[in-house]
Amino acid sequence: MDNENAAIWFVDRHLEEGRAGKTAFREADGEKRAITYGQLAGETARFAGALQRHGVRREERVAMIVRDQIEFPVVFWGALKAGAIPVPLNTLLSGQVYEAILNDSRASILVVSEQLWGVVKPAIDGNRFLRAVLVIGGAPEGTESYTTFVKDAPAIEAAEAHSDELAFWLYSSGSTGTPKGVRHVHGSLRATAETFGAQVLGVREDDTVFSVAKMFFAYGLGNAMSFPMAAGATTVIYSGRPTPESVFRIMAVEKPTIFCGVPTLYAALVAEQEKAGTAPVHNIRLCTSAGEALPREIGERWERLWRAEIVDGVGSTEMLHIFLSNRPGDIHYGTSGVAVPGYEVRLVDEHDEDVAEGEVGELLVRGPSSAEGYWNRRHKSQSTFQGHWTRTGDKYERTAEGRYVYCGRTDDMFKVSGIWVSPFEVEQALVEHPAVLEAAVVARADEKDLVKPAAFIVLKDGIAAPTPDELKDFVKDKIGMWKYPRWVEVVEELPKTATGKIQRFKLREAG
Ligand code: 3SK
Repeated sequence: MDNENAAIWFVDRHLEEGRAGKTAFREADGEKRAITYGQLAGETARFAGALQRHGVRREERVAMIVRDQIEFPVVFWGALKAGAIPVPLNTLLSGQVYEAILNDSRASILVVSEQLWGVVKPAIDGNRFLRAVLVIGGAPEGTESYTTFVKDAPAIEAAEAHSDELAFWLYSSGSTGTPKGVRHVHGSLRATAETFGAQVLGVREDDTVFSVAKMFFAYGLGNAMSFPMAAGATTVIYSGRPTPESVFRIMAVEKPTIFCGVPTLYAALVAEQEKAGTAPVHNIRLCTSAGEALPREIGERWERLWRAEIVDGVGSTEMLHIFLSNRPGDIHYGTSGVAVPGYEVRLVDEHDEDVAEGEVGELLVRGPSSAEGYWNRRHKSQSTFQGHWTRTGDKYERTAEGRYVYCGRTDDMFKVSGIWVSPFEVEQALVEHPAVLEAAVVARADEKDLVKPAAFIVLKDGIAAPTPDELKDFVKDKIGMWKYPRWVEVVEELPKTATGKIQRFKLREAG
């Protein structure tokens, strides 16, 4: 059997194809370090050797609380080469959640960026499974320096692996709940790179990719790591918080050709650029958006200013990346487009019967990158992964042209006077108002206990605030009498997950 360990195709293949000297990753901040494909092959082989020397066996978990920095791909692919299971974790979690995840995964090695040590330290105090804690950039008491751990380690060949064999886990909390370990196989990385990465985005060797979604998030893992590496391209990595200021700077200085963002950030970038009244400085040929549906208005305003399309799509941690998407040259803002080549989707009602065109149903997907299941969540695995089909928990409608229009999460949809209301439709109408930067809509019961939409909005700086009545009329005119928000509350910011999803359940609780 050929060795199907994904690290061979993503990392070592580039040596045979003459890219040893090509930059694979370069940092846009800090020391601005870079690593070539040749160095990456060597360093991943040495990290794998260091794990083996330490006695780490196949399938043991290597937890990563690592910022977007050069060591991220080294540890991820190095662990894969060792036959171990890298488990990249969200770098913005609390100590309590880290404690729970480290115990749940029973990781035996933890790699941490020095800057995150303060939060992580209390989380490992009583841990019974960790045999080594490696800190990148330092060695606080009770830990080992990552550099010392790797020093003089033998470079080893990638462990033999089947493409169907478990490769890595990602922890997903969705928009609510405690994080679940989603287990992915070696073959899924290549499947997403060859479908969405190559056939939809068309990532090329001469591209430079910049993703504001961090690599611990499935969307960022593909954008910033597996897709550019599949093509032999270069990724610009940034460990800081993406703000309009940092993103504009990186676009001007690093000149990425592909930009991967999320709707909140696109909205903020458009508002800043419109305020400046100048043309943006950039080299971008293509953009992507996911994490939440992109409001039509934001996509259109972005394209007018940047003259580059945003390819909006929907994916999930369970499917590893995007499976429903617009296509470059065929963008319909306000829709999630059509199934990505290699994937099939269905919309079903509560009896699992296909719904008709124009009706709302739950989105199911099947394709080559679905996860093996959740770790230690048998019941949830059985209800999510049903044979070849994976339930997404998203409600969609299919238009006459066969495009899919997002309506909301299954839990977020509600009926007003017996008619379904999609919070996303009301939110899209609200952000078309020139003073509204962002909006979130939830159901709330009125004094007669009848359910009606309630809106939370973030206003743009420097524009006169509209009255609630003005906004209600604005929505009535756009989408219909019964859908307008009966309550409008102005807030400083909307509650979101680290990956940019609005946590509507928090707004419901606040109401
Ligand atoms: O939220 C999404 O749309 C998404 C896209 C790609 C990978 C993962 C996720 C959750």
